[in-house]
Amino acid sequence: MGIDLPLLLSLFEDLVLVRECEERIRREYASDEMKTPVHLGIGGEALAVGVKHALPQGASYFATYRNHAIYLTLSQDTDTFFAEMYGKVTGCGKGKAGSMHLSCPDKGLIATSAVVGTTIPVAVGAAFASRYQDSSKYTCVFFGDGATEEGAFWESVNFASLHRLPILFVCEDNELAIHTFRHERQGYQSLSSIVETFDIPFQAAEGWNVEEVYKGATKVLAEGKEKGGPAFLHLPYHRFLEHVGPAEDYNAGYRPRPDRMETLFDPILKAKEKLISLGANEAQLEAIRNRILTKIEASIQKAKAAPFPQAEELYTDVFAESLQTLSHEEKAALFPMSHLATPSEEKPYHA
Ligand SMILES: Cc1ncc(C[n+]2csc(CCOP(=O)(O)OP(=O)(O)O)c2C)c(N)n1
Ligand SMILES: [Mg+2]
Repeated sequence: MGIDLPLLLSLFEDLVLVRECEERIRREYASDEMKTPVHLGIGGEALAVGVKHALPQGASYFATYRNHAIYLTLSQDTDTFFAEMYGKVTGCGKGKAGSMHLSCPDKGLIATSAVVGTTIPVAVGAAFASRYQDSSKYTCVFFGDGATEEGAFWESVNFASLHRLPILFVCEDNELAIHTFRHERQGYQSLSSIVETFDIPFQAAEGWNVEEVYKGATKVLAEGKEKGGPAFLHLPYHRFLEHVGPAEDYNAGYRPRPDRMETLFDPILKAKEKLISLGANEAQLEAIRNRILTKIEASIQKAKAAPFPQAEELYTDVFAESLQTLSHEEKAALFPMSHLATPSEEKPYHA
């Protein structure tokens, strides 16, 4: 099963969009105007890009704090992306979400979270709703290899398997949970043997090769569909930068810089080589990159000029808003185990 030039060009365009947005964050970050922590996915762009292009239109997505690639691939919206990085009202979370909680429900990205593993059961709930409502809506959830050590992961896989839910589990495997390698964290032999025990089709693909990711996702989706249940995609990749922040960290002492790192693990270089072999030329690829750089520059300028949210908006669009509307007695009934401040003890918030 090959992949043709027009499809690979559109995959390449998304890879470059994600890479250049993150490279721009790296350059801007030192000015300390972006107050949000950033978990950059350089080296892992092909995961979201390849999977998104393989999934049916209209699918719902859930992901982690390392979510820039899926947000940008789905929304194509650099204005709302950079505005959120700068904490501005024009951001996708009105300046209150930050990098770790990007979403664009209208384009399919329902939720992302800083708390490891949390979106997995929520995604399974969305897939259960599809099954329950006889809808054809498909769900996809991205999570790191570290999340597979959590109970929520096992319960989710079990429930999805038992109820034959229409969901694709995608493990973004950089072998690391912050600085700790898999062999120091996991007692089981392999993810594939475990997932297959649940009778879920399993496919691994090289995460640095967008073509392989696309083909792996397409294949395992078809197998899941044939079985009438979930599917699982395992995507190893190399994280080029530190866990959080804009820099490389090969001098930190916990991992060496791989020899020929870019040649082996850079998804953009790989896609470029393949495109040239299919007949694309350098100038054409450079024109794609230049178009994206122009779009990013305009978004950065707009984001910097936009206002911050007002202090009065602190409790709007957040869970705390609904609590605000409750009386003290209603709150106490909701949280019977906690000591809640009485109104006279409550301290007003001053921005
Ligand atoms: C429930 C929970 N436990 C611990 C943390 C602290 N923490 C933040 S990132 C991280 C590592 C997660 O690794 P992985 O799931 O592989 O994702 P990666 O950062 O490699 O993409 C941990 C333990 C957290 N955010 N949430
Ligand atoms: Mg990891």
